[in-house]
Amino acid sequence: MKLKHTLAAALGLAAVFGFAAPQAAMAKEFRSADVHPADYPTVVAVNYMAKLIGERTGGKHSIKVFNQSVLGSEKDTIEQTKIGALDMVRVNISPFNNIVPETIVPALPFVFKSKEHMRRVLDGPVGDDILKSLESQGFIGLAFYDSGSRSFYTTKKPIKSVADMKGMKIRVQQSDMWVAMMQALGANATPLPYAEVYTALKTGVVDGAENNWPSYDSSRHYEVAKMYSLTEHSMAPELLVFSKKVWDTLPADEQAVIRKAAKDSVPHMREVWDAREAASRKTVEGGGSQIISDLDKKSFQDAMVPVYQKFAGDAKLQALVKRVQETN
Ligand code: GTR
Repeated sequence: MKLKHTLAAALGLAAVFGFAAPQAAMAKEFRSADVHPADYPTVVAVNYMAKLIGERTGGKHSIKVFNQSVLGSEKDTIEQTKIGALDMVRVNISPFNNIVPETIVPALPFVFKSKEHMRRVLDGPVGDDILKSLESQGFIGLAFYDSGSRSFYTTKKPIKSVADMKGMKIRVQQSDMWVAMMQALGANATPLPYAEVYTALKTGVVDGAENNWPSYDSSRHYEVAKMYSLTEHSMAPELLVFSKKVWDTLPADEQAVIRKAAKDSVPHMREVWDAREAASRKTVEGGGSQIISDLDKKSFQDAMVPVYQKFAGDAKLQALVKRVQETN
């Protein structure tokens, strides 16, 4: 009782002297991380979000993006965000697969029928539920960004069929589900941080990797792995999360501004993304990459069925997959 009174008195005094909520009054430049360079659509989108936050908080808050993996791999920066050493992070959804099972679903091979289908799923209740599932592990899921379709690229021998993948060493993201995908195709998975892939391709540590057009281009992987096989096996989206630890110190109105700014950055990101996808394809084709488009996609799809059983086999994830498939 006594403590309560003392506290109330202190709060009263604080209100009178205007230091009731020091955190609310503190301007902050939120620190975010990205593995990509400044002109990449994900970085452009978070900078756009920063601009919106600045405008909507009267210049109080903003965001600084530490790009090109300067703060570490996606796995590292996720950990930093969890403990609040970083305020937010933009990563692919795949390095979250081992942390939050629901994030496996949008990374599953061939789970989306098209870019439009993917956007409808992630913009709707399924997307919202996946974002919410992050909270139990210490993350506030703010938004999904596009990441196009991922396809394989190799250094020595082109992939034209599943059989060609036998024994190949393929770099994957740091996710057990991705390791299983390669196993299902007969390849050997080498999980590596993004920043290490160029050297791994160049020195022959791996025979290939897989990614979308803009990453294949901006990472210059196309200079060392010149055969790009259009398998389009996954549309694993990008993810923007905030540290729950930091989030809980922010007043509700500021949380709302951040949430809304993140959502409002999505249409802008998609515009930039669509243009970049086309431009990157041109760049790599101009740079001498050989595009293998004449392949039997269905055989890749069939080979990866066991991955669904192993990684989306429990009732909860099966139901989520079903909701994705039933989204028109
Ligand atoms: C890119 C994605 C990055 C990272 C990278 C990778 O497409 O934007 O966040 O996941 O792929 O393969 O590591």
